[in-house]
Amino acid sequence: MNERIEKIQRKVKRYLDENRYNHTLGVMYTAGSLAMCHGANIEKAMIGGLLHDCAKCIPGDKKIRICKKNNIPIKEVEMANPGLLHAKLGAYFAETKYHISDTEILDAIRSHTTGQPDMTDIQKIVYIADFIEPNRRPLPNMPVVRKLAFEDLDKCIYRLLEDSLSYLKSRKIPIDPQTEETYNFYKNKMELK
Ligand code: DGI
Ligand code: FE
Ligand code: FE
Repeated sequence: MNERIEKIQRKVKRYLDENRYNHTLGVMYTAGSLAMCHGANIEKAMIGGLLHDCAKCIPGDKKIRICKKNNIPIKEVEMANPGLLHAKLGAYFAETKYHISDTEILDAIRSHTTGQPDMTDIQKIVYIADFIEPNRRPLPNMPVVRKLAFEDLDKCIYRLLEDSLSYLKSRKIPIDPQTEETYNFYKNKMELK
């Protein structure tokens, strides 16, 4: 296997619990497969998948402390739901602890929870792989979403965001404005297609 990936894999394993590590490997291979299918860079997709949740297993108060210490801005919704911070903290760790300098990989990690309007293919692939990897507990519409992932990245993103927003709303979980911005962007894009 690719030596660079193997090295990152050994390191990230130390910071994740067993379930999160299994999920991480699922996302890495799924992202690699999506990159093959859509003609994107396979190594970038795999590294994005491998590191996307590298900051997940840190307690919420510690996430906030690390952000403050390193001048990483915290939004109101993130202060109330520190779990959201694992995406931007993950990008920060990828750069500073795993020596990733590629902006496409860093952006993919940073946007993997909320998405972002007008994403690159690597961002879309990591976002989608996070939801559809084989270990993920079944979501509603999983078979449709998995098929769409290998047919049309934008349609798949739109469908995933629609389902995520209705899930968050039904459970009265505060929505990150960026999740809604992403949804509106892809809704518009679908209507123009
Ligand atoms: O880290 P994972 O569990 O693999 O997946 P993820 O990074 O997509 O995070 C999922 C969690 O993020 C889930 O508990 C729902 C939450 N989430 C996603 N979008 C939003 C959100 N939480 C809030 N408060 N607002 C959002 O817009
Ligand atoms: Fe995540
Ligand atoms: Fe994840």
